[in-house]
Amino acid sequence: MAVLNVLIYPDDHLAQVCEPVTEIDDALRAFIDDMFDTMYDHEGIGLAAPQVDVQKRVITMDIEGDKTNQIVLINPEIIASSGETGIEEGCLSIPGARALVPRKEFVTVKALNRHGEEFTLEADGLLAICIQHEIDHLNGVLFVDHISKLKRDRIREKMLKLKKQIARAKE
Ligand code: GNR
Ligand code: NI
Repeated sequence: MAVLNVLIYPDDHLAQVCEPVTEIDDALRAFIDDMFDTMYDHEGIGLAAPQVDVQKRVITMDIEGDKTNQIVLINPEIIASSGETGIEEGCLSIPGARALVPRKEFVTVKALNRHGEEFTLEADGLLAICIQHEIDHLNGVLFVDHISKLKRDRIREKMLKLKKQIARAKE
């Protein structure tokens, strides 16, 4: 059990394009377990590795939050998508902020699981939105990059203040 530190926007480490995973070994599986611990500790439905400052293409998800449908996506690729949808999204790296983000309604994603086996997943609803949100993270994109500059700048200032508070509390 290890809850990792979650980076808060704005942070250059959240804005990088992550590297594909080349080796799926016990060390990576231990890291994935830590990602799940971190995700549940923060009550998130998904987490991408760059949020814990690891620039690799790894995602954990659990939409229900009851551990019955834990999903791991390694090197995910959206191979088909259709329709239009959008909800008020949140992000563990942008705590307290929400915004309506346009997304595809249906996605088919191809990825490797924690054993390195390829699988495809067809998703709709919240899972489809979460998949797109998490893959964005792997490409250095946050939900605030999909909204107006005015709204983004407001959220940015809020987060800068929050980060200062956190830094002061750590002194
Ligand atoms: O916990 C999360 N909730 C959420 C709600 C609406 C759309 C996307 C998400 S993902 C987010 C966790 C997170 O930041 N993942 O990167
Ligand atoms: Ni996020």
